[in-house]
Amino acid sequence: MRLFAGIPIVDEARREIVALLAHLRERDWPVRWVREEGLHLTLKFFGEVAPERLEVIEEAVRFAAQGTGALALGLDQLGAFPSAARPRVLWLGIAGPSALELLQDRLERGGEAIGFPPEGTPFQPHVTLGRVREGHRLPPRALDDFEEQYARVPFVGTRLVLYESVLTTGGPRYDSRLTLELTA
Ligand code: 2AM
Repeated sequence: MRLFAGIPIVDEARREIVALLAHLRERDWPVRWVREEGLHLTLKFFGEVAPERLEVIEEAVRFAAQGTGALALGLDQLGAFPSAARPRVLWLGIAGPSALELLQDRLERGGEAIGFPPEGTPFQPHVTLGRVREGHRLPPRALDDFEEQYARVPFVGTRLVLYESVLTTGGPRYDSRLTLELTA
Protein backbone atom coordinates (compact mmCIF):
# COMPACT_ATOMS: atom_id res chain seq x y z
CA MET A 1 0.00 0.00 0.00
CA ARG A 2 1.09 3.54 -0.76
CA LEU A 3 0.97 5.87 2.25
CA PHE A 4 1.54 9.51 3.04
CA ALA A 5 0.61 11.90 5.84
CA GLY A 6 -0.92 15.28 5.16
CA ILE A 7 -3.36 17.97 6.12
CA PRO A 8 -6.67 17.99 4.26
CA ILE A 9 -7.73 21.31 2.75
CA VAL A 10 -11.38 21.94 3.52
CA ASP A 11 -14.14 24.53 3.46
CA GLU A 12 -13.47 27.95 1.98
CA ALA A 13 -9.81 27.33 1.10
CA ARG A 14 -10.83 24.18 -0.72
CA ARG A 15 -13.58 26.02 -2.61
CA GLU A 16 -11.07 28.69 -3.65
CA ILE A 17 -8.69 26.05 -5.01
CA VAL A 18 -11.53 24.29 -6.84
CA ALA A 19 -12.44 27.62 -8.50
CA LEU A 20 -8.78 28.23 -9.41
CA LEU A 21 -8.56 24.74 -10.92
CA ALA A 22 -11.59 25.55 -13.07
CA HIS A 23 -9.79 28.66 -14.42
CA LEU A 24 -6.62 26.68 -15.05
CA ARG A 25 -8.50 23.95 -16.92
CA GLU A 26 -9.79 26.52 -19.41
CA ARG A 27 -6.26 26.80 -20.83
CA ASP A 28 -6.31 23.27 -22.28
CA TRP A 29 -2.74 22.72 -21.18
CA PRO A 30 -1.28 19.18 -21.43
CA VAL A 31 -1.71 18.74 -17.69
CA ARG A 32 -3.29 16.03 -15.54
CA TRP A 33 -5.16 18.08 -12.95
CA VAL A 34 -5.70 16.65 -9.47
CA ARG A 35 -9.08 15.42 -8.27
CA GLU A 36 -11.00 17.96 -6.28
CA GLU A 37 -11.96 15.51 -3.52
CA GLY A 38 -8.48 14.85 -2.24
CA LEU A 39 -6.90 18.29 -1.93
CA HIS A 40 -4.21 18.12 0.75
CA LEU A 41 -0.86 19.42 1.93
CA THR A 42 1.63 16.52 2.08
CA LEU A 43 3.92 16.47 5.11
CA LYS A 44 5.50 13.03 4.78
CA PHE A 45 5.49 10.57 1.90
CA PHE A 46 6.11 6.98 3.04
CA GLY A 47 5.73 5.41 -0.40
CA GLU A 48 4.91 1.78 -1.04
CA VAL A 49 4.85 -0.16 2.22
CA ALA A 50 3.88 -3.69 3.27
CA PRO A 51 0.46 -3.66 4.99
CA GLU A 52 2.06 -5.19 8.12
CA ARG A 53 3.89 -1.91 8.60
CA LEU A 54 0.72 0.15 8.82
CA GLU A 55 0.54 -0.10 12.60
CA VAL A 56 4.09 1.09 13.25
CA ILE A 57 3.59 3.96 10.79
CA GLU A 58 0.35 4.96 12.53
CA GLU A 59 2.23 4.92 15.81
CA ALA A 60 5.00 7.16 14.41
CA VAL A 61 2.44 9.61 12.99
CA ARG A 62 0.56 9.75 16.31
CA PHE A 63 3.79 10.38 18.17
CA ALA A 64 4.89 13.12 15.76
CA ALA A 65 1.53 14.91 16.06
CA GLN A 66 1.53 14.94 19.86
CA GLY A 67 1.53 18.47 21.20
CA THR A 68 0.58 20.08 17.88
CA GLY A 69 -2.43 22.36 18.02
CA ALA A 70 -4.56 23.71 15.18
CA LEU A 71 -2.41 25.44 12.56
CA ALA A 72 -3.20 28.87 11.11
CA LEU A 73 -2.51 28.34 7.41
CA GLY A 74 -3.22 30.31 4.26
CA LEU A 75 -3.23 29.99 0.50
CA ASP A 76 -0.05 31.57 -0.83
CA GLN A 77 1.68 31.95 -4.21
CA LEU A 78 1.62 29.63 -7.18
CA GLY A 79 4.78 27.72 -7.98
CA ALA A 80 6.17 24.78 -9.90
CA PHE A 81 8.71 21.97 -9.59
CA PRO A 82 11.47 21.79 -10.60
CA SER A 83 11.19 25.57 -11.09
CA ALA A 84 8.79 28.26 -12.32
CA ALA A 85 10.91 28.49 -15.47
CA ARG A 86 10.51 24.75 -16.18
CA PRO A 87 7.08 23.87 -14.84
CA ARG A 88 6.35 20.14 -14.49
CA VAL A 89 4.42 19.91 -11.21
CA LEU A 90 2.11 22.89 -10.70
CA TRP A 91 1.27 23.82 -7.14
CA LEU A 92 -0.20 26.37 -4.80
CA GLY A 93 2.03 27.29 -1.88
CA ILE A 94 0.72 27.18 1.68
CA ALA A 95 1.82 29.73 4.26
CA GLY A 96 2.06 28.46 7.81
CA PRO A 97 3.57 29.06 11.24
CA SER A 98 6.80 27.48 12.51
CA ALA A 99 4.64 24.79 14.16
CA LEU A 100 3.91 23.47 10.64
CA GLU A 101 7.62 23.04 9.90
CA LEU A 102 8.10 21.51 13.29
CA LEU A 103 5.36 18.96 12.61
CA GLN A 104 6.85 18.16 9.20
CA ASP A 105 10.28 17.71 10.79
CA ARG A 106 8.89 15.46 13.51
CA LEU A 107 7.22 13.31 10.85
CA GLU A 108 10.50 13.12 8.87
CA ARG A 109 12.45 12.11 11.94
CA GLY A 110 9.78 9.70 13.15
CA GLY A 111 9.74 8.14 9.69
CA GLU A 112 13.52 7.91 9.63
CA ALA A 113 13.50 6.06 12.95
CA ILE A 114 11.34 3.31 11.43
CA GLY A 115 13.25 3.05 8.17
CA PHE A 116 11.89 5.75 5.85
CA PRO A 117 14.60 8.03 4.51
CA PRO A 118 13.99 11.77 4.76
CA GLU A 119 13.17 13.72 1.58
CA GLY A 120 16.51 15.49 1.40
CA THR A 121 14.90 18.53 -0.21
CA PRO A 122 13.79 21.64 1.67
CA PHE A 123 10.17 21.58 2.79
CA GLN A 124 8.03 23.67 0.44
CA PRO A 125 4.47 23.43 1.79
CA HIS A 126 2.16 23.12 -1.21
CA VAL A 127 -0.99 21.65 -2.66
CA THR A 128 -0.32 19.99 -6.00
CA LEU A 129 -2.73 21.22 -8.67
CA GLY A 130 -1.56 19.26 -11.67
CA ARG A 131 1.27 17.50 -13.44
CA VAL A 132 2.43 18.21 -16.99
CA ARG A 133 1.94 15.14 -19.16
CA GLU A 134 5.01 13.14 -20.12
CA GLY A 135 6.62 14.44 -23.30
CA HIS A 136 4.92 17.86 -23.06
CA ARG A 137 5.97 21.23 -21.70
CA LEU A 138 4.41 24.46 -20.61
CA PRO A 139 5.90 27.86 -21.39
CA PRO A 140 8.22 29.23 -18.69
CA ARG A 141 6.32 31.03 -15.91
CA ALA A 142 3.02 29.74 -17.30
CA LEU A 143 1.31 30.25 -13.95
CA ASP A 144 2.13 33.95 -13.63
CA ASP A 145 -1.17 34.98 -15.26
CA PHE A 146 -3.10 33.24 -12.52
CA GLU A 147 -1.71 35.00 -9.46
CA GLU A 148 -4.64 37.43 -9.50
CA GLN A 149 -7.23 34.72 -10.01
CA TYR A 150 -7.69 33.61 -6.42
CA ALA A 151 -7.86 35.04 -2.92
CA ARG A 152 -5.16 34.28 -0.33
CA VAL A 153 -7.74 32.61 1.89
CA PRO A 154 -6.64 31.94 5.47
CA PHE A 155 -7.72 28.62 6.96
CA VAL A 156 -7.10 26.40 9.94
CA GLY A 157 -5.47 22.99 9.69
CA THR A 158 -7.26 20.97 12.33
CA ARG A 159 -6.42 17.43 11.21
CA LEU A 160 -3.48 15.31 10.29
CA VAL A 161 -4.45 12.36 8.11
CA LEU A 162 -2.54 9.23 7.14
CA TYR A 163 -3.74 8.63 3.61
CA GLU A 164 -3.61 5.57 1.43
CA SER A 165 -3.20 6.43 -2.24
CA VAL A 166 -5.23 3.92 -4.24
CA LEU A 167 -4.52 3.89 -7.95
CA THR A 168 -7.62 3.83 -10.13
CA THR A 169 -8.10 4.30 -13.87
CA GLY A 170 -9.28 7.83 -13.15
CA GLY A 171 -6.07 8.66 -11.23
CA PRO A 172 -5.18 8.15 -7.56
CA ARG A 173 -7.86 8.26 -4.89
CA TYR A 174 -6.87 9.13 -1.34
CA ASP A 175 -8.51 7.09 1.46
CA SER A 176 -7.84 8.08 5.04
CA ARG A 177 -6.43 5.29 7.22
CA LEU A 178 -5.97 7.38 10.36
CA THR A 179 -7.28 10.84 11.26
CA LEU A 180 -5.82 12.81 14.16
CA GLU A 181 -7.29 16.02 15.52
CA LEU A 182 -4.65 18.69 16.14
CA THR A 183 -5.88 19.92 19.49
CA ALA A 184 -2.92 20.53 21.81
P1 2AM B 1 2.93 16.30 -4.28
O1 2AM B 1 1.79 16.92 -3.55
O2 2AM B 1 4.14 17.15 -4.30
O3 2AM B 1 2.56 15.77 -5.63
C1 2AM B 1 0.51 11.35 -2.90
O4 2AM B 1 1.26 10.94 -3.98
C2 2AM B 1 1.11 12.55 -2.26
O5 2AM B 1 2.43 12.25 -1.81
C3 2AM B 1 1.22 13.73 -3.19
O6 2AM B 1 0.71 14.87 -2.53
C4 2AM B 1 2.70 13.85 -3.46
O7 2AM B 1 3.28 15.09 -3.42
C5 2AM B 1 3.31 13.22 -2.26
N1 2AM B 1 4.65 12.77 -2.56
C6 2AM B 1 5.79 13.21 -1.97
N2 2AM B 1 6.85 12.58 -2.46
C7 2AM B 1 6.40 11.74 -3.39
C8 2AM B 1 7.04 10.82 -4.27
N3 2AM B 1 8.36 10.62 -4.25
N4 2AM B 1 6.26 10.12 -5.12
C9 2AM B 1 4.93 10.31 -5.15
N5 2AM B 1 4.27 11.15 -4.34
C10 2AM B 1 5.00 11.85 -3.47
